[in-house]
Amino acid sequence: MGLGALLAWFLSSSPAGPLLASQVFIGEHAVLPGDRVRVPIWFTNAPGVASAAVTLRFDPGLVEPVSVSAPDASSGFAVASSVRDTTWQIVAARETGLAQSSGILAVVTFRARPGTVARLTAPLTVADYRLHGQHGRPLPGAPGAALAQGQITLVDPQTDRDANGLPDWWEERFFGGPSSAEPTADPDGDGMRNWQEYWAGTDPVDAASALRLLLARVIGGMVYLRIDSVPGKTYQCEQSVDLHDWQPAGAAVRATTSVLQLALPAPPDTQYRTAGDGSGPFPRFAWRSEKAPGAIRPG
Ligand SMILES: [Ca+2]
Ligand SMILES: [Ca+2]
Repeated sequence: MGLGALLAWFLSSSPAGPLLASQVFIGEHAVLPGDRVRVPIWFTNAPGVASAAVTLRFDPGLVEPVSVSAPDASSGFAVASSVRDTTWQIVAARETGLAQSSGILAVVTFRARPGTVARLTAPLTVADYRLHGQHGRPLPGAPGAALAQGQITLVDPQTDRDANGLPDWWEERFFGGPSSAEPTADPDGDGMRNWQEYWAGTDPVDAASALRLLLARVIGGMVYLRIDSVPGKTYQCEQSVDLHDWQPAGAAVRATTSVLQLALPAPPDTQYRTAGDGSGPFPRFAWRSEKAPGAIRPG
């Protein structure tokens, strides 16, 4: 049965037909006005589920539907959907029944209307859902349903509901929820903690994205630095003769490309480091100089 036909069948079938099973729920999310947010639709206690239909109600004045997708390629679900006014009808189907008892049926992406006032909340209501086994078979012995609702809060760039130094929008963008990131963790293992990645503007779940010294050379009394940078971020190089007291070296520079090149006078025995965006407390990245002339390397 094609997805279009499956959607039509679900929508036309009697509520008394297939048994309601398990729970479908949506979490709490946060987004900046104008930005997109991915919202997973979760289900629990659903072994044997091979297809599902969910009717999601949203506030079109605050958020607009963008797309729906399977959670990932390994889920085996194909998804289709249809938007009408304030409802988004979503069907997810796979060839065989699930073995695990919970998971993500589909991921819907909304965009928060640009220009909307932050701190408004757009409720996401599961108005109806049905789960089926393989070939549309009702699930035997399925428990009664309990609908849990979700929401998308429109936030401003500073909103930080758990006061951990990482704003809601940043935790949502990289970790899927407004309170989902641990500031001192380094999930991508690139040596930068989450709070450092936030201030540096780098991606905390991509080891290739980090503030790094690519090259440092001392030639003729000058030190030449190449630094992995994020366009739009401002960088300040600092220098020290004892790795304790640091002074700015040269002017702060706003990066326009992904590699920043700096040339600074090189006093003898000076250590160098770069600091992240000047809009807040700096992450400190220090590099010790080799005493051998002509080279500085990451410490
Ligand atoms: Ca936070
Ligand atoms: Ca990273």
